[in-house]
Amino acid sequence: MTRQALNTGEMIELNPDLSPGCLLHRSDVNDVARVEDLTFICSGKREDAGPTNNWMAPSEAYDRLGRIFDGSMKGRTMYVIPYLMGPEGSPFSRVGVELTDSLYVALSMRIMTRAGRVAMDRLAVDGSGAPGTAAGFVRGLHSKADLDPRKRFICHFPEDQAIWSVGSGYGGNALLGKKCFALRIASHLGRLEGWMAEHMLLIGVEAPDGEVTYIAGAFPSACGKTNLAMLEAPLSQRGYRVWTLGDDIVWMHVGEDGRLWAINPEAGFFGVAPGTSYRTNPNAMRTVQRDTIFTNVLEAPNRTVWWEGMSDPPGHGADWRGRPWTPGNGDKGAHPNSRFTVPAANCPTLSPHWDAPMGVPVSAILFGGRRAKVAPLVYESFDWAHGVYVGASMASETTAAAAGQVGVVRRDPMAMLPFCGYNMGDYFAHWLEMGRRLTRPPKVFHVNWFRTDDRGQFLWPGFGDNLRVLRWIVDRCHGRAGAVETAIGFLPTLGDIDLDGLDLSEATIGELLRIDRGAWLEDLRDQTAFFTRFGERLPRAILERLQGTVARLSGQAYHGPASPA
Ligand code: OXD
Ligand code: MN
Repeated sequence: MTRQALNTGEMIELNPDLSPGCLLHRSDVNDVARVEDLTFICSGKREDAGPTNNWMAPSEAYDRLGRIFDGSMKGRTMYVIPYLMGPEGSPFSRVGVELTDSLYVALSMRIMTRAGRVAMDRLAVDGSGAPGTAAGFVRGLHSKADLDPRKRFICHFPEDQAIWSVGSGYGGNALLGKKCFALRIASHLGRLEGWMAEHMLLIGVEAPDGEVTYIAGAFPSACGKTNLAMLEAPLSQRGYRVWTLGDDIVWMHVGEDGRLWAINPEAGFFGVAPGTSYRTNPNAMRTVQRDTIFTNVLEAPNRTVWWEGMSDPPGHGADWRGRPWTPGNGDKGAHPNSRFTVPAANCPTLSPHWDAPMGVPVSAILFGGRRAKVAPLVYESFDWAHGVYVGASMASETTAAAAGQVGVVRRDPMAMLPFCGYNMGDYFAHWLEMGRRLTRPPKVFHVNWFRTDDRGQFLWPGFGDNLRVLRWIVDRCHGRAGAVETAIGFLPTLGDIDLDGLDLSEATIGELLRIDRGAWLEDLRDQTAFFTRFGERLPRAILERLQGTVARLSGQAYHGPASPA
């Protein structure tokens, strides 16, 4: 298949000595990101898709897309890809089958999922494989068709366990195991069956004495999940290390011990290339040295790849569109949403438990986004229900991972706004319900690495130094670290986080941990407007937690649900 892709020009072989097994793919210039405007949840009832999803009636979607699919693969090879999401032998893993006319998709699915025999064997064991049963499989139909953005649709039929995607070859639109199945369809299944599919990274933080604490973290697209998932401890944090289990999606179940257990359903990483370097993410750089498909990056003269932020630029090259490029010619060498697709097995920090059938027990859940202002570096929620409110009220500045304006703040609950396959009001209720079933729920935190000063400079060094914040989080989980109670949650005080050796003034640290009352109250008004959209479907607990925050911040007594220390 690789040879065929090279013959057709769909892939370019990179230097076999410098980048063994690596390929370069250039997409159509109109097909470089997820298209949220063209993504639909096709549930029988519009209310079940909710106010944050585009909805199309199933009959209309099958009809409209059917007409585009009709004849669209003529003269092309159709690939049939059975694949397993989740570890082999795991009771939580699920099978999908994708039909596609894209060789790029077929080669990428081989990396991102456990494709082939393991999935067939699983279907044989599970029985009929009829859709709608736990033993069924998710049916995915994909065609590039003619890549015409006017005939591009990504449609999900949660009640049929089916996905139809047409007119795009971009990963998030076309690798149907990822966003379409593992998040949109799986979130719907999780609600029905009592588990969770989340847009989260998964790591284990190892302390010098060998104790490993597992943390799952939800951050919107292109907000540093891959960097955090592969974090390398700086010299100042000797003895600590971060184990990688996943960088984008987790499926979580309530264990017999009352804890939340997580698996990574994927088998590879589909990471954003620009900004990735030996300084920001050395483990990602080590991971992509071989067997990697690069999409829309710059081709450097010796048939290696380069992107903005990797290193000093080469003297010249071919840009992501294949046009001659020199540094400073005014164009980006790599597209801002250019990507690497690489097997998880390449990652030097991959946890020995990353494919454990039952997964790992999660002690902490992080929520975070890009917030230049408002959110402090870190805070902890009062309890699970308050944590659900913290996740539901998340917001972040938009990035290049989806088509549309970059840098505008939008509310993005649990980083699931584009990925929740049903009404988000019901989704919040499901989170609350999961908490009732967990006797030992994870603690919930909010982090923000992206706070800036008045000149727009980041206040926190980020990257490896984020481990300092993770250590406070781990210590909170084990009841070892201090905090102060504030109106929004528990914050560390100056002495609670190890800041040794960091070149940060006291003023900067103060700013990082400051709650800007005015800005926060303004954000609460925006939250209120957002939550109002869910009407009756919004759980009362969310509203009560919001009102509690308003009352505490405005210094009024609030006699709502307890928020114990
Ligand atoms: C991704 C995304 O590709 O979130 O992971 O867009
Ligand atoms: Mn993602």
